[in-house]
Amino acid sequence: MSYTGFCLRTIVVVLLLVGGCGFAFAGTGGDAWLRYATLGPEQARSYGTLPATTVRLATSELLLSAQKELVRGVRGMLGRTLRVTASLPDESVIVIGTVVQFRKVDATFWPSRDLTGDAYLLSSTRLHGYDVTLILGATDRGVLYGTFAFLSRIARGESVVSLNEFQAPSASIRWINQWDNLDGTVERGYGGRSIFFEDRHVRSDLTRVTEYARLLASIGINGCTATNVNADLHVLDPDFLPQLARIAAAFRPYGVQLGVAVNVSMPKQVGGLDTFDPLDSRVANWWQNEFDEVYRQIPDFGGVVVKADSEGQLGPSVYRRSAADAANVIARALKPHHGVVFYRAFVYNHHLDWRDPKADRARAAYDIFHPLDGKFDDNVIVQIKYGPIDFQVREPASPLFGGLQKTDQSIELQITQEYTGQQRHTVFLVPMWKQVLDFDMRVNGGHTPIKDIVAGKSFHRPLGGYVGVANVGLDKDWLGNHLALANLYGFGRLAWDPLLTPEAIIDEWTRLTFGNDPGAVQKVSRIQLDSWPAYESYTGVLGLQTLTNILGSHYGPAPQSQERNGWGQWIRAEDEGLGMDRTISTGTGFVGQYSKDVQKIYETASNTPDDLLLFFHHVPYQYKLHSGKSVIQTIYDLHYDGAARAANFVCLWRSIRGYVDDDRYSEVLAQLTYQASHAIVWRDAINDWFYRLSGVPDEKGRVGQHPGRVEAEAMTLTGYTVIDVVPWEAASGGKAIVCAAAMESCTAETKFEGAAGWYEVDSQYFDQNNGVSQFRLFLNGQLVDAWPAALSLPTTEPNGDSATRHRTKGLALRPGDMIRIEGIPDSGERAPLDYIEIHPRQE
Ligand code: GCW
Repeated sequence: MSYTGFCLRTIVVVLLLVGGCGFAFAGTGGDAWLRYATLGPEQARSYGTLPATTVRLATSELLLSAQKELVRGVRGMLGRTLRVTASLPDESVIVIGTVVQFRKVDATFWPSRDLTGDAYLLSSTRLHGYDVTLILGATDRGVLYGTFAFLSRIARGESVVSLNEFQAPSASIRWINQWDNLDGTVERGYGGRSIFFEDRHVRSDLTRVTEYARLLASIGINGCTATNVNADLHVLDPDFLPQLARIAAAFRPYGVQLGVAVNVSMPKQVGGLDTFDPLDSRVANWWQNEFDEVYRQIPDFGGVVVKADSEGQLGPSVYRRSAADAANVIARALKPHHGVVFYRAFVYNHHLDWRDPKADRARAAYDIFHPLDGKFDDNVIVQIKYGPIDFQVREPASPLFGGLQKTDQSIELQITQEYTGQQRHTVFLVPMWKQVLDFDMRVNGGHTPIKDIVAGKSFHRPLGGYVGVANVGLDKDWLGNHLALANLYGFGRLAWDPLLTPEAIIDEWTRLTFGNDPGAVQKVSRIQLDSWPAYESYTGVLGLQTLTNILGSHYGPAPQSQERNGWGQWIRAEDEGLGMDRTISTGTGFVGQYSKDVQKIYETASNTPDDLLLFFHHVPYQYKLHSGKSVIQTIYDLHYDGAARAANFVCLWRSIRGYVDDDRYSEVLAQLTYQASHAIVWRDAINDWFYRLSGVPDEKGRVGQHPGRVEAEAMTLTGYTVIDVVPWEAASGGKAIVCAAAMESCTAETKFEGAAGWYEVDSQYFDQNNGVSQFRLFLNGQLVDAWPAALSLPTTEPNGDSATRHRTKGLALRPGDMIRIEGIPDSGERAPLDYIEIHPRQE
């Protein structure tokens, strides 16, 4: 039996060994997908005819970057150093330059297709009797993109002879938003501190910023806002602009334009005016002066992103002005300099009345922005989150995409996994994004998929495209998890070409990141492609969004936090049924914001796809899905299925040992192992919660039944006291034990009553971030295992964020054996323990 086969048969009980590993992984991930790892001799031989020389047709910062990259890549992968020449030599050569420049060398050359914007061409041809490889762009930036594409082919083992590849991006806007604060923190960032800022200054060493720009350029990203959309009022201060100019200079060699976030109240709050009314001419002048100065210092400044009237950010509503008024006053100041405004449609009231059955946060963006269609200036891009709520694990596409036909639009996707496991869980989001981009809004009965709308094709708009919230940080691997980099890569690739499949994207990324071994590529791809369905299955099924703690960390399970507050992420889970009625006929009317054809899908429960049913409809627990199964049984089954899939990721990863360097192998193993443990926490919390609410037992007898589980509160305790965990579903039986304040060490003991044999013991505990407790496991007084609670998880409490487990393998147990756990607390973390589970040994 293969290892994987074994794993698949035992996934339900495959558990965990996570002692002592945090998530600030060191290791070898810094180059991400630009590793240029040495190819094996056989593969390298197939590039034997590659020219030995490269010529650059002009001198510019971007062309220099392109040539430097080419030399670096070829040297890394093939061990050959290309000769760099200034003019065409009498030999075979790789030519780097624009089409216009090359036509000066060869006037007979015409590209087979017109190149404009950031497009490029890779072509094999003959010149002066020699074979030449052309890397040509319409612009210098296109040449750089072409160079990265050429190197990517070699890294993935693809041929570079007889080239005839033409590539043009789907949309002109391909931007990243970073939510970095000037103090060096990153809002919803899980990859360490800011690469840009520290202590309210731009860092003196911007090496990581240049490296970031290089990564972004390699996937076709052409702009990046560096500051949080919850904007700092001082970002345009006179003493700060020269510092921003240093970031722009670090971006420039890679063709990435700098932008920042601004707050519409700046003219009043820091600008010395007594108003920020967008229709006041003093306000207009203020913005004009500010941006004139910005462009004096940063001539290629890209533009700004604006969050207003949202989550406490002031906005035009203060003066009863519209979002268009606010966007336009800034846009007009940018216009002479060719800058753009990204105005976010993430505008909603977070003090909604949850008792009002007609209230619906999902309606907000369309209700506010649809009436403004046509009122925005032509350098304003309305930036729309993909769904109507907020980056949930599944949402329908925002109806606003179809609701703006005379306005430039960009789709906002979240690369940082705020609601999808915060990079402690591997969740490859490209399949989700792809579904949204492919979704046909059927505006006016036509074919208007979102990828065409944002590209400006559907409504003939000049500007538009993609914005990804990345939030990379100083961690070596940028995002805190090697596998999460596939999301950054995939975002860029989709923005360039939304016709690419998730399978093709992950195949590229895996080859570039881990090499070309077919077995390893296949297994890593399987983990990635199955990771969104797995995560959805244990965190937010049937359109319930993500049942996380929306009032705090947005991380672990806390389904009740959705309800009875003003945030409007309600799921309306009652004892008789669940789901939000958003229909036109009986609900909030949200469905009416879609085109007539799309309304037909969502207005009735029977037409709505199962995976969005509860987003649109309130149904009884016994409602039968298209699958024929009841809603409640589906909830139970999917949670078991999701946790089992997560366990299988560990098995798949183990099976590629030896194909990945040891550092990355063990770091990813620790991450996936933790994920599998937290998937069990999610599974039990959500299933227990719905079981208590619905009263409907699991047909398969699993929910609430845990063979081998011994609750900590039922053990013989010394020094430990029993507490109620909040929320109750985060702990088995709603209770845990914590070591009393005065105690230096506490114990919990139980007698083993099973048959003699080999066993493994899972200890379920809480790993808070306000201490590093130690646990020790004794069998009849013999110390058999010890581990620290040293993960970095986002809470100081025992709850769904901190719940995790540790496996002790290979214990020979006999009836009457005494199993004792000793907990040694550390400051605020009182060695909290939930239960132990004793299973017959699996291996
Ligand atoms: O989802 C919410 C996040 C906030 C974020 C906001 C937004 C920057 O929890 O942290 O603020 O979205 O997108 O503006």
